[in-house]
Amino acid sequence: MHKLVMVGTLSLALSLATMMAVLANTASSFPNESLRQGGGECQGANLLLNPSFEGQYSAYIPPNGHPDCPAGICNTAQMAPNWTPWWLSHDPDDPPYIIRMPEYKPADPIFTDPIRVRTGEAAQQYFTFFSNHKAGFYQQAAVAPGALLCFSIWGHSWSAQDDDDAYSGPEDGHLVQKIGIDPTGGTEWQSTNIIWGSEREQYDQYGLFEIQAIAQSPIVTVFVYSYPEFPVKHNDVYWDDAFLSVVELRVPASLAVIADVDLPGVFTQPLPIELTGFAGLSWAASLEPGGTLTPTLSAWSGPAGESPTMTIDSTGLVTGTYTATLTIVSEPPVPGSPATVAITLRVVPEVAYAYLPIVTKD
Ligand SMILES: [Ca+2]
Ligand SMILES: [Ca+2]
Repeated sequence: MHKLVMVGTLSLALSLATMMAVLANTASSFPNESLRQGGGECQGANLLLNPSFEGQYSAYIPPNGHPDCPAGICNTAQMAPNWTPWWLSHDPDDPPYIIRMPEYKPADPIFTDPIRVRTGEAAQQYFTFFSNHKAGFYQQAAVAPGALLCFSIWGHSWSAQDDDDAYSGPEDGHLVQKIGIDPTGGTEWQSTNIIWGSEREQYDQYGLFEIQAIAQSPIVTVFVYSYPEFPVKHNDVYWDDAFLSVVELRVPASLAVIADVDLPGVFTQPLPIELTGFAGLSWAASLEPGGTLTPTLSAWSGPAGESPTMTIDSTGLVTGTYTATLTIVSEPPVPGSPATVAITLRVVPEVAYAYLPIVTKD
């Protein structure tokens, strides 16, 4: 029996290792139906509107009406601008405390024990009272189809049967939270297109939820979800600081320098390395062998957001064209990595400085 367990554990370890290796080596062919988790908070340009759930909250008005909102206005669903609620409606065949429409409202920063607003003046809160729910909200965003996307948001809950404090437990509702991306841009929370991250209890303290998925259309939709199993007195959920970014490495295809053979010198030029996606990404550069030029970089590796300066010295070089190739990789590998930059130095008899562009003459 013990042996069997060991074999099972080993095979799981091996398949995990294999999966990690595949993910590490084929980032650009990352399959649509797969999902990566475990990166840090998304970074780069945020594709979401009102990511911090600030501004004037207002009642949700369902475009086609809603049975839970008889007058056509959901007055108990006070939403942050740009965010749309979803919830599973109560089934009249169920007891009244099973699956209710939550009440949505802005969390108030006056509550600091524990903290309910992570940044700014508000966070999106919703809750059910002595009942449970399956609910959340979503936002659509325009993206480039095929882009690898990072979606992250901070969330936590207060799930408790008591009023002794504003902390979860000792009897909690087994409240779980998770987030998802519909890479096809749909707005139906039950769609099988949605790629959901793993769910977890995240009580009393903001924790980061983060997933990655590949866009399959020019619009994608990000979702949050929560479900308390038990209808305890307080099942309150809080979300703040959402981020949707593109995971990629981008560098210029080429950099060129022109030098006058009679005016040798050292030329420096920035090498912009655009590396976005999630926290903790870094890059490393190397010079391909076989070039006729040896550029140097102010740094050969660094974190995302920091780019090196390239230096070329034309001292001692006769008239001609000199080339080198830099290879830039990201760690971990992301779409666009490895990338190459073609470096060219042209040493010419005379550099004619026109206004622009720089032209050379023989
Ligand atoms: Ca906020
Ligand atoms: Ca408590």
